[in-house]
Amino acid sequence: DAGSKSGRGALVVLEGLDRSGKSSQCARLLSYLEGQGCRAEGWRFPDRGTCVGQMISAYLANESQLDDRTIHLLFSANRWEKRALMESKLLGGTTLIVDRYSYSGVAFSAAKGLDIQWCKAPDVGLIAPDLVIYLDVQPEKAAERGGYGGERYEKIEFQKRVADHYHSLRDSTWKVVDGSLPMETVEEQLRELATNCIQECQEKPLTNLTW
Ligand code: Z5A
Ligand code: MG
Repeated sequence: DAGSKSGRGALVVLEGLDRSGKSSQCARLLSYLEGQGCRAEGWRFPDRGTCVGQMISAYLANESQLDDRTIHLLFSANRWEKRALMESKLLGGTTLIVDRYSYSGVAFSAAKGLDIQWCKAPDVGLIAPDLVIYLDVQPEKAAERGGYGGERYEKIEFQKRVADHYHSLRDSTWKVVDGSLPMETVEEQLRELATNCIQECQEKPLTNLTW
């Protein structure tokens, strides 16, 4: 009965290259948890619903041009503008399944050549995830999946650099799952990881991201 007791909710983040299956798996995990009676919400970054998010969305669709540092800071601001709500949801007992977070922020901007410490700095003080699930898929394999090629960063060489930077960000909260396995197999693994995490962090205080 994941999360049905009184503790806080868990912050579970899914990361991975484009088309690694994050959004599909977030939706599946969320409906599983809800079916288990767990209070949970699905979030995603960028959150395109805010004013900052609309600027990001236009940039990603190549409808606007922004300096690399400017867009980096907008992605970070888009997380900061959700921090207070995130904290109150978690403390109120709601688990958040989040599709991309600060790791996307750093990995994508660093892949453009920005300094990694500079990239990390604006996200210091955001809420630290309890669990980061990295869906590991080779860029070539991801590119074969539906919908690739539309937005700005969807090029194989760039995705390879992003993968290298993701690799350097791994810490003790990360679990790497083979995202090239069938959807149902991946889903099964995520259920177990998330359920354990939700149970384990109920009494743990929230912490801030320090990198
Ligand atoms: N970005 C950034 O630069 N800085 C930041 O701080 C943040 C983001 C937060 C938009 O993100 C861009 O913003 C992104 C990073 C950058 N770069 N780009 N481009 P986004 O989250 O909006 O991206 P998206 O459009 O949602 O797509 P995605 O994340 O690239 O895809 P996904 O969510 O990982 O995959 P999916 O939509 O679940 O699945 C893709 C397809 O594969 C679909 O047809 C599935 O049916 C199929 N699929 C999924 N799993 C499987 C398996 N296991 N087997 C076979 N087929 C599968
Ligand atoms: Mg997605």
